[in-house]
Amino acid sequence: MTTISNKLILAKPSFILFVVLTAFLSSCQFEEVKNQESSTYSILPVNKNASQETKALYHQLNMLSKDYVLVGHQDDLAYGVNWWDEQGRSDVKDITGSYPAIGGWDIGGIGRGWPMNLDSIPFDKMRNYIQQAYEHGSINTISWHTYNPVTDDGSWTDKTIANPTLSQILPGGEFHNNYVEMLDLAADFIQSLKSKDGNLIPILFRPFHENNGSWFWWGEIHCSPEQYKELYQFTMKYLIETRKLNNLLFVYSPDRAFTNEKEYLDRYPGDDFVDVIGYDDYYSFKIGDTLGLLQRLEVISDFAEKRNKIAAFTETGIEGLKGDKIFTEVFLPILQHNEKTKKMAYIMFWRNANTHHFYVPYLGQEEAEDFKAFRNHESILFGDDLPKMYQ
Ligand code: BMA
Repeated sequence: MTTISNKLILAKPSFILFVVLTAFLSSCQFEEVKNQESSTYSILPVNKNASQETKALYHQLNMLSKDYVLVGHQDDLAYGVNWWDEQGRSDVKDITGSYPAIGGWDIGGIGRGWPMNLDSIPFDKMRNYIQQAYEHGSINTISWHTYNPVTDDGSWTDKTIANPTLSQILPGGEFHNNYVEMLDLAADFIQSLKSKDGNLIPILFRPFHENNGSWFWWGEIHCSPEQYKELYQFTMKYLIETRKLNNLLFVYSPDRAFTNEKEYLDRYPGDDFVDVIGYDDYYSFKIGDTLGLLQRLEVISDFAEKRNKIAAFTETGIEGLKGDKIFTEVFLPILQHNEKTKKMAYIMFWRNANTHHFYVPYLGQEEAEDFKAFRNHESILFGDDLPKMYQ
């Protein structure tokens, strides 16, 4: 960690101590990492062949998660409310002066060979945005609203009728090759995400999310836990072993249908397949279930700690920001609630599509001042606040 932003130094004198201690502790503290690299990294990805930059990113996220929460925003550089594809623009930057720490992207549609994703972002542009985010020191995460490899429909399905897709696309299934073809197209895109010096850009990859609801074809009533796990495991192994993609960290992110660790683990692919212990939740805000939400953050925080992984609030937000001081009086108190909820490595807000469907303020929107105050909190990190994440 060679460069540390002013915000880190000013906001948190303890951070300086933390940096000094990191160097000291690196030789003695991390015996749990049974690897020669324990002198460099506090934590290692499941892919033993992960690139140096990917390992560094995972380590940095782990170290920062002890005191800070990184803030992410979906499709941030691509568009915002009332604008589309303006070079360098971002609603988050318009308001706070900084890009978010994490840019979220979705490759839904890639498997159909489309030139653009399901929300009309051309993949060529998405590649540029990902490169831009990387070059200015931020992090990228990719989710995949996977089209149905059997029917060509979208990810969404009737949540009351069991959809047989998953059983048909697993190895041995009649349509397995359809899925592999789609996965190859996803892999081709990931393989094209290179920095100026030609290295693959590290990506937090979050496939088959919200699997404990039934709105997606990989959801709860559409497959058994074993089938879901097999799909996730197959996907992960294919990307690493067959496609040799060593720039991925794997994120698991069910929705809110769990209250304890046992339930969280129902469809968990396993410690050898997951780097980030995530969770998506919008609905708890709609129904005011703050206690349940806190409990779930505690569950993932505890579990991540036990397994020496990181936890993250992988997708959330309040659509249309209906309310007052939503960032400092709703999100911040949740993240700051206790030592467990404080351990979230990051929080990802969803996309700013239009004046109804948006999750962070845009120029002129009434929550703008509150979002600035949120950014200025000592525990919150945006892009400009990050140390070097890939070293
Ligand atoms: C949903 C909505 C949709 C969008 C989809 C994938 O939450 O934002 O409009 O198509 O995510 O990004």
